[in-house]
Amino acid sequence: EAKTEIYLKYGATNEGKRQDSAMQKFRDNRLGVFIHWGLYAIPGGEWNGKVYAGAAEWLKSWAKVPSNEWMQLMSQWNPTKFDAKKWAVMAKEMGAKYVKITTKHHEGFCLWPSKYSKYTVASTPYKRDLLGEMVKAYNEEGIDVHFYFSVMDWSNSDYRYDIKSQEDSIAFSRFLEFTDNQLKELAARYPTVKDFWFDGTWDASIKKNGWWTAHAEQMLKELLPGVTINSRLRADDKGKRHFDSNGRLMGDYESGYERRLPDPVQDLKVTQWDWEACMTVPENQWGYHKDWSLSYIKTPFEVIDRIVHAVSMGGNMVVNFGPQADGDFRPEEKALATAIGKWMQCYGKAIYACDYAEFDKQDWGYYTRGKNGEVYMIVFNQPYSERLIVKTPKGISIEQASLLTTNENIVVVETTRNEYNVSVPQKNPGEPYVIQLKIRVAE
Ligand code: JFZ
Repeated sequence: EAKTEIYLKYGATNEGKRQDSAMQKFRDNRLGVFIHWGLYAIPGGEWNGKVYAGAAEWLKSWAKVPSNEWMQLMSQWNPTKFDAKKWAVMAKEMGAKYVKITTKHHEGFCLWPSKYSKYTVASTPYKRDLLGEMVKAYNEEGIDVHFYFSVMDWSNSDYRYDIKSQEDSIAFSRFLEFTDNQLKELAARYPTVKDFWFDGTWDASIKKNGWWTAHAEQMLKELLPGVTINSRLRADDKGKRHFDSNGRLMGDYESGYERRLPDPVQDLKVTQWDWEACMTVPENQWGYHKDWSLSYIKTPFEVIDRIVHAVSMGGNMVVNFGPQADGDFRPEEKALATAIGKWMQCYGKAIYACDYAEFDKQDWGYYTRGKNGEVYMIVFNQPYSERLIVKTPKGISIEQASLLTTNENIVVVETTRNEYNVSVPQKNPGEPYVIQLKIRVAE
């Protein structure tokens, strides 16, 4: 039955997936790194002798530290080991094609010398424009830069969680103007930025001002042709977020998969739009936390599994790093980046520019499909039977199979219509590996 469409002034603006070159680049990049860096890296989860197990970038909130006291951390901001070039090389060696940088997290501290706030890098002993140095260094390594920006700002007294009085609405409109100014400033200072990833947009104050989220998206798109914007920014006329009241995705890509992923069988609807997931390496730490023994730490293969899982369903994956206050990365993060890079170096062909393959999920791992129609089997679970079951969609047959790294021919036996046994490689690679399938589509 035909559902009646609600007229929306601030609803979705795209029809289906964007197909322009900027969006295609966003999509083809597939693997990104997140950098959460701010004043919270200094206490690293500990306040007045107490270690808080919650997310380190929320410590101000857990320990109920007043903003003026929190901002005194600025006098200790002196990351003497910071070297933007090293950061960029680390991301490149990991195989990341883009980086999302926290320009300003909820605390309000700006990694660029914003003229609209007194809480910026310019007022620290270190003084330097860290964001500017990062943009330059990452771009020099061929890595796209995306900006994380928290609308919610704990340092600005005009911020409101809700609008309950005229005073609130006056203060909040000043706040939105301040936010516009900061966004325009970022766009003007760093015109190579490719994407804005908004956060801190869940409060009633913003839901009641859905117009502003549409305006901010529009404004950035006029200032930066091709720029991509996440769905988390957006609320429509009725305060509905991510998807508008007619069920259409707002912004250019869905950004709700945070520390979780869509189910590969149940949630195939996500293949209809662009989406990007992000993940932490501990259970839930984005900023630097001094004690990583407080929660489970994912292994490199577990992180790689999530990267492949996302791409197999047409999504991107962003792996988070929380640099230390001194500007260096903790050893565990360096080791992780190296391990991912080593794997991506061998198997990246099955990740970059790949998409959902439209094959039914099997227990051994995931499929992706490359630009030339080739299908990749990324095998995480090696079966005792030494046979990998492949069920092909109607009209599709397997012509040939080979191991991606060595081109070793892989034996394929048709066991019944649209079903095959694909042999495992002669020698177990001892790591998740990739078999490339050449397929034939019936006329
Ligand atoms: C937010 C932040 O609060 C957090 O510190 C971090 O920056 C993360 C990337 O984003 O946390 C969220 C935001 C949205 C959801 C969950 C956590 N969500 O939509 O499920």
